[in-house]
Amino acid sequence: MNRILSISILSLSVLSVAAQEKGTLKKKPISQPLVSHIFTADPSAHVFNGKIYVYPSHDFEAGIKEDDLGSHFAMRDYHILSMDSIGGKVTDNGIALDIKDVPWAGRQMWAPDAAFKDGTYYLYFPVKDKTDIFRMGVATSKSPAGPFKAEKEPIKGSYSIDPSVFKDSDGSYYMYFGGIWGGQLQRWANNKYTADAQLRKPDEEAFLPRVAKLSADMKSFSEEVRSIKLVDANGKTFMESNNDKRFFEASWVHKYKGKYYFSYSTGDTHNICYAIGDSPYGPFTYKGIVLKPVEGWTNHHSIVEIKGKWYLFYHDTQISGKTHLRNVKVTELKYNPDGTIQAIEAYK
Ligand code: FUB
Repeated sequence: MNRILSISILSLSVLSVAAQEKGTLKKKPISQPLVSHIFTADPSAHVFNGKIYVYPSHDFEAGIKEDDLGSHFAMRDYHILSMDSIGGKVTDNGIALDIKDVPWAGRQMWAPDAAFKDGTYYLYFPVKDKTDIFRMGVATSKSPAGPFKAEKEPIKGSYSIDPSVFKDSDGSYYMYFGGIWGGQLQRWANNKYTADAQLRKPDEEAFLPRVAKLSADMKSFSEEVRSIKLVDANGKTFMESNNDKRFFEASWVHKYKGKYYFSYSTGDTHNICYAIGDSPYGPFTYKGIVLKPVEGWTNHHSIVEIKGKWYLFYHDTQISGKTHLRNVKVTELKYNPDGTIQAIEAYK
């Protein structure tokens, strides 16, 4: 992940005070980090019992050189943030799950998500196993803030990164996942692993995100993992050369006025885009951009309704100016009357 940061770490004196008291940004951000005592990223937000919970990655400085596989994202635990309302005090609930308590885990705890069913909270997380292959783990708790206890094995049939669990109106739960490059999705064709598989060439069809319905126990897939069709307005799937629109990582699904919205990061072109469909399995038709590129290489988000308003949780690198030391934020998201989303520019 080698994009040269567009942040100039100029002397703090030239920064606008309004940009951020301790920040590295030249442009004025539309929102401020939710917390600044730890680095946080990839925020998956949910409302449980009327309270807002954010399940982020916990970035830290591991001293590992930056590369295209994201080795510098060497996270080792999760902290869950909570707040009573948007703009209210944010609580860091401490370590919710530590890599040392996941028996099968090797390294790199990446973007998690959470779900609730029948009195139990489930934390879903991608981490490399001891053979350096990303798998999805699941851990449970009686509290949305943890601590969580991990299952002894990863979810059978799971692979790649960025699990996102969507509860449909009929009570079914689906896990969306996948991420190319360091996220290893390119190594999985027809759910079979090939260690030396290559990335696609510009004139080849782009990789597709994945989905699987969860079983009643929330700890396994009830079906074979499926690819999700992501198409343009003419019903055509994207080529790799369409990298400002094609899927890269960071799946999220929400429902608005009966339609399924699949949103995702385009990775090397740094957009959060979205596509709309009539079924949780897609196909999803590309509609546009939710969030334009933020400071830092990665872009990752969640979309959630809170007290009748919609919010986008996202991250940038305002505090550190470093790609792998991010901070989570939130801003309001608005729809147009036709159901399309108004694109958000994170800086003025
Ligand atoms: O946080 C590590 C990785 O960076 C996530 O899994 C990706 O979505 C990207 O945000």
